[in-house]
Amino acid sequence: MAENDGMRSLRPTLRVNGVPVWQELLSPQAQQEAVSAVLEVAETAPFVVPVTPSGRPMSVGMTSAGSVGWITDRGGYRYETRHPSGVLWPPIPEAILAIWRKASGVARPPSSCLINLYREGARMGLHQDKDEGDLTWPVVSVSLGDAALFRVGGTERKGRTESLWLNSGDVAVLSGETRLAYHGIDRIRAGSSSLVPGGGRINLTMRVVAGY
Ligand code: MD3
Ligand code: FE
Repeated sequence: MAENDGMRSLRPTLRVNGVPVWQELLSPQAQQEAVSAVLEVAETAPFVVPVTPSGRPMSVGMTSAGSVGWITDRGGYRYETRHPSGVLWPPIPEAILAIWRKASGVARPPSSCLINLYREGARMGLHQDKDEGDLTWPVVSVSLGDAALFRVGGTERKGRTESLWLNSGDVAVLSGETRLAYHGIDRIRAGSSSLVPGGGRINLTMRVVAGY
């Protein structure tokens, strides 16, 4: 096959409010490799518990790889070229870039891979991803470890939402209409997977950020 058509030739196993999900797209071995790659990133750029602009700690641990990483603190939500410690974000590991190529079909690499760590009880409230400057590129999301109850609405906060349990190895692609959908994680099914050392769930979100 000369061209990468992403997964346009592979049907999503389901859609949740229009968001296509390829369930268990990653083999158990590919999942292991992705987790190992994340743990290497975290040696250089450790997970931090960010605070919202209002000063409230999030329940999710975060780090990033790539040219830029998404952060939040008292100064607001934004992309930065360095971890809060001052070190540059590590490059996105090849095993993770391979998932981007397969899922997005986009030739250029992502600017950023946000890595979210959900231990028991962690959640993420309903929000839009809109700090990227250019919203025409797809976003690729990869679930690893414990199952998570994912909620997706429309482009207005008040819209009707649909929920789906995301399992380890599931991949979702957000593009077009769904790129600005409200979404969040209501809860984690702790202990449902033994993939993540210490337990829990890791989510990778790869994005193109304007200028990077
Ligand atoms: C729908 N992460 O990091 S991934 C995030 O599981 C984030 O950690 C969640 O929301 C998580 O911003 C959900 C699925 C996802 C990711 C990005 C999206 C859904 C999206 C962007 C637009 C619409
Ligand atoms: Fe998001």
